[in-house]
Amino acid sequence: MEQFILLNVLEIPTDDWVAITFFIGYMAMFASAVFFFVERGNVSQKWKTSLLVSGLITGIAAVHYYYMKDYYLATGENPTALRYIDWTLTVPLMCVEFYLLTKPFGAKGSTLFKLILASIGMLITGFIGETTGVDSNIFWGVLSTIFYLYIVYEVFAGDVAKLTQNSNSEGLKQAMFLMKIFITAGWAIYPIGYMILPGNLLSGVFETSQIDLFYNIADAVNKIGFGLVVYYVATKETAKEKAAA
Ligand SMILES: *C/C=C(C)/C=C/C=C(C)/C=C/C1=C(C)CCCC1(C)C
Repeated sequence: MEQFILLNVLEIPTDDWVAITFFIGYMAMFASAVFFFVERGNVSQKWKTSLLVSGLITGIAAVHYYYMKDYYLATGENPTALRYIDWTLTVPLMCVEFYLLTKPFGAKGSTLFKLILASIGMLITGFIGETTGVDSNIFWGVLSTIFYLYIVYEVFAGDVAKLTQNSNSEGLKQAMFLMKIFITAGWAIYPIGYMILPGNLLSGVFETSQIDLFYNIADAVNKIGFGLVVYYVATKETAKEKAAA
């Protein structure tokens, strides 16, 4: 009698960019997490937590991508819940990165608290918009965007910006310049993906499943990019400390 072993192999169609980017996203997040964890050993003491957080952000994303890829391949549907669980963990951690970068220059816990609160508000309203349907997703999308704009404000003109201006660290100034680009250009990819939802501004322009193409590209750019900016400042400042010692 023949024996069958049920292998859980889900093939990736070569013409399905949502599936392909789920897979590439998974590998890229995984590799980045390894990189940040290992490089943590090469920076000075005060930068180790920052690199740890970069490794956690990409590591948490890698695990979610593993599951989202399978979910999408098995059902052909957007893994909305998994996506928002991922973001609920990783976006507040990105706020922690901002805090850690500016902490040596006097950042207060209350700034971190405000950023985390705004990011949670942005994600809860976004999730409600993605799951409650055609009639209300524009309304929830607008609410979510208000929270997003508040984060942009904090980084460009609020506490984070003031601390950066008042610091005399060239490294921090460069990092914040790059972070601003990520927050405006990189994070703006998400609301564009959201607008593909049925009933929203771009529905019909793209297929609904392509929301995840936008989210996958944005995640890779932002999570890995943020981490690399932190890595860049950390190695630069470490070299400076070594030269001064
Ligand atoms: C690693 C994950 C990141 C950086 C996720 C960021 C997500 C956003 C900036 C999402 C923003 C949204 C809006 C501004 C309006 C529409 C709903 C969202 C949640 C897609």
